Amino acid sequence: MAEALGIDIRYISIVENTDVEWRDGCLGCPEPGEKCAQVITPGKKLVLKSLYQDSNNKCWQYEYHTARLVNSLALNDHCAQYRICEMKEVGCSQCPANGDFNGDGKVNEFDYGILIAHFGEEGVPGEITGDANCDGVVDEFDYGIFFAHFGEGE
Ligand SMILES: [Ca+2]
Ligand SMILES: [Ca+2]
Repeated sequence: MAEALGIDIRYISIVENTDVEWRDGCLGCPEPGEKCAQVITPGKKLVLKSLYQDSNNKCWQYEYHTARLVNSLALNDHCAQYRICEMKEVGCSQCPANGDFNGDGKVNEFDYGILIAHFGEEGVPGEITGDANCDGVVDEFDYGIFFAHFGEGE
């Protein structure tokens, strides 16, 4: 997914990852007018959320159907192996992707203090403080994001 979207894998969290048997060769997700082979196809349903804001300041959740029991959408898993079945807009606001943890529009030492105070904490993505990339843990990646934006809005 990261390659497909041209964004950093660190901004993506897995919402759902379940083994499924699709009832047809189209992975339960036919294109309009497509004829699907009537074969049971084992695969996975992967729902991934990107809280990285795109150029329109929108964030997206994607539902992938895969044809193999793979956990990653690596570059060598070409389109025959997975389909994007649904994409819907989600709120971007849970995780401050620029490191502005207190939401005052500036990325400065106060945000650093918040990051340090919560460093190492784990929890539900979007519900913990200091988690800039929304992966459910406050760690060095979040520090890197904060550092990259330090001084903005001052
Ligand atoms: Ca701030
Ligand atoms: Ca994080």
